[in-house]
Amino acid sequence: MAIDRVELALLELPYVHFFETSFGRETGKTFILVKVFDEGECGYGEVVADQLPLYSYETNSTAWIILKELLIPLIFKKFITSPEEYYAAIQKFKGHFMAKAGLELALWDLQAKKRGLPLWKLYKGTKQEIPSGVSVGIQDSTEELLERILSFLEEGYQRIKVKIKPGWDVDVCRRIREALGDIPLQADANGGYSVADMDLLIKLDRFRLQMLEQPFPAYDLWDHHKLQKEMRTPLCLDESVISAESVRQALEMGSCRIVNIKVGRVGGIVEAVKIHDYCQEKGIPVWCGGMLESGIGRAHNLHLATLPNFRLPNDLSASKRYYKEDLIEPGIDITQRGTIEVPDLPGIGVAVQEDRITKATIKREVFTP
Ligand code: OSB
Ligand code: MG
Repeated sequence: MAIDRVELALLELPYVHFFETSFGRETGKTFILVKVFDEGECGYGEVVADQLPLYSYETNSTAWIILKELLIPLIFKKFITSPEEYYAAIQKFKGHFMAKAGLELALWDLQAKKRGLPLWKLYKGTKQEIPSGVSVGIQDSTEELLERILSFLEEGYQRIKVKIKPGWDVDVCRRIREALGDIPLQADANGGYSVADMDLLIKLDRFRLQMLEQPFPAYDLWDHHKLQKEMRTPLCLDESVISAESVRQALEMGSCRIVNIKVGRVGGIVEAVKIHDYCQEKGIPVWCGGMLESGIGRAHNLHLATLPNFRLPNDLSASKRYYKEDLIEPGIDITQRGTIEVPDLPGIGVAVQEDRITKATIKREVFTP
């Protein structure tokens, strides 16, 4: 067996509601879908980069070039079919984790489909359903935020994550606690603060947050260490975690007590599992982050989140929370228990709607050996 065709498509999908973080407001997602083919079987992967380098330095344009000029030619040249071989072959290339992960995910889906197994079995997952949390962006007013949180709680989400930024932080958390009491709450700063804001961040301790995610920039493990020493609230790293090595350093330094795993940010499933295993060994809980993926990327995340050390509610929400029309049908739903059931069909195990992909595609390229 060998990969006989790879397709890249750039898709545009509008959100049901804008999403605002400390780095800006978006009304839709533009992203690359990767398809790998072997004798009629198709594996799907999603690249989680955006149009602009705001979350990280990668963009759809940089990912497209890395895939087109480097990664796709490499799998043809070396007749690579398995994700593990692919992982080994690309280790020498620095960075570009989201581009690397998109293709690796497609190879995982293909391999699982060829073996007739759901991905979670390949990953040796242990859960049939995973706890679902929801990430709520910055709104135009605190009233609107409270309203949105309330409706998500009514839908059954197991915890609420709010985005914070300078000027939308301590007072917002106070209002939430006053209005909604002791709900499971955490906050995510997406690196929007600096060490000059230490005193302000320490004030968040009084709101009993389950964690504070990434207050400082990605490179800044040292200031996270300084803040964690002064805070009771556990810090969780997102942007800083790019490899198992970076996690070891963060834990040795005491820069966090919880780790967010995003398969795109760390360059694929192989690296994500290494991080998972390392954290498990060290007694550090992990949870699965999200990048507002389509149903394809989210299905991939669901399978990863079945591993046993994913011990906290994940940023994995229902399709209708993100998109008017997701790329899969039926969409992902949450149960009355506030969980998502893990698909048990081969591969990602969801029904991809090719007509919707075609409708959303703004650019497409096909590659053959
Ligand atoms: O920091 O977790 C983040 C979305 C885009 C970029 C960064 C982040 C997020 C989210 C959304 O919080 C999580 C989701 O996909 O539900
Ligand atoms: Mg985050």
